[in-house]
Amino acid sequence: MAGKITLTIIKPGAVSKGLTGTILNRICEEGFRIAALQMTQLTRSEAERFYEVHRGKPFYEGLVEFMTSGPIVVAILEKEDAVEAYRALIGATDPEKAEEGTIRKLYAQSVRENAVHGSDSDESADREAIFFFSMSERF
Ligand code: 3AN
Repeated sequence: MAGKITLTIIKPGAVSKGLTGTILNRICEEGFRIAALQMTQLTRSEAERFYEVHRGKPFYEGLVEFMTSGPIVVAILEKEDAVEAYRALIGATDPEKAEEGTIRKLYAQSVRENAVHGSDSDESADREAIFFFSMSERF
């Protein structure tokens, strides 16, 4: 059975443009429940660890630089089939390829500065949720 949680990050570009409320509102309108919420800024070593699977790829350094460039808003979202449902809501990694009306189509600048993160599997969602939140911070 598919899992009930996914993890999202509203990335520095979207936070600095004042899009946090707009994006969280859209997430809630689409039927996700916010089970944990935090504003923080990643250190370099945290960002490197979060994106460990991409280490060595051509975009890795730029991604780490961007993700540490300012505050982010992180949330655990709950819904049936949360990972798949949320990836449908955010759209493709490259905003130019994202469907009309998706969060990335509406708010992303580029493939790197693509407004939001969404977990890519139930295993990633569990790992990423633990990365940011203790059990006492999850509701
Ligand atoms: P997604 O976030 O859609 O699961 P991943 O996991 O392939 O995409 O990539 C993680 C992050 O790395 C993306 N959200 C994006 O910011 C960045 N990224 C991925 N591919 C590229 C690329 N070709 N050029 C620049 N940045 C990229």
